Amino acid sequence: MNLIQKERTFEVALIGDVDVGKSEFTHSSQFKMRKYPVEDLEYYRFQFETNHGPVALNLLCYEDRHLGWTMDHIKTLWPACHGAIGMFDLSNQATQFHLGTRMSLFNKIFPSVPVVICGNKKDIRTIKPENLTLHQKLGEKWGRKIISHSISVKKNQGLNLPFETLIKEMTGHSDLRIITSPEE
Ligand SMILES: Nc1nc2c(ncn2[C@@H]2O[C@H](COP(=O)(O)OP(=O)(O)OP(=O)(O)O)[C@@H](O)[C@H]2O)c(=O)[nH]1
Ligand SMILES: [Mg+2]
Repeated sequence: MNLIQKERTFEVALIGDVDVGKSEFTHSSQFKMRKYPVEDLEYYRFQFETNHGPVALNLLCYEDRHLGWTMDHIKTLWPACHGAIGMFDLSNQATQFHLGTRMSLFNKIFPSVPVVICGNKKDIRTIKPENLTLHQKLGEKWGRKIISHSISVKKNQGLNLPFETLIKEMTGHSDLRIITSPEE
């Protein structure tokens, strides 16, 4: 009997305004990560052990500054995409609004792809909890439940939550847990 489970790989987009914390999120993660040089883009491979076997994410971090944001770019960057993490800044309401626009575009191209919303900079949050409504609005528009997490990259809080939620949705295992121990 072969006890080695084959690693499943998913292509994932990390989407969000300039300065919301995308790069620091990927670098502060406690998970096993390799960065690959791709011109003008940040491209990472994350590996996780889960209670349903090993999972890898090829994560493409979209850099607004270099490219702008059009439908053509989305299609070129992510010809196949299995999931997306949409990130905004909990101390900057405009970033939540802009993320809504981006995720709507994304959803037109990848209508059934799992999406998790992630508010970063919980440590300096200024947006009131009642105004953290993006996930609800998108969920109503798309007719499915969208989960949102508040995290702080700076304080190392909740960094596994967006990954765990997304992997649950991409694999269909609602009881999935990441069990990777912090990288040695
Ligand atoms: N207070 C606080 N600051 C944070 C947090 N996460 C990131 N930052 C700061 O936010 C700024 C932007 O972080 P980046 O990771 O460069 O943001 P980015 O989304 O990659 O930005 P671009 O690459 O320019 O699109 C940096 O000065 C970070 O130190 C957080 O959780 N709390
Ligand atoms: Mg960056």
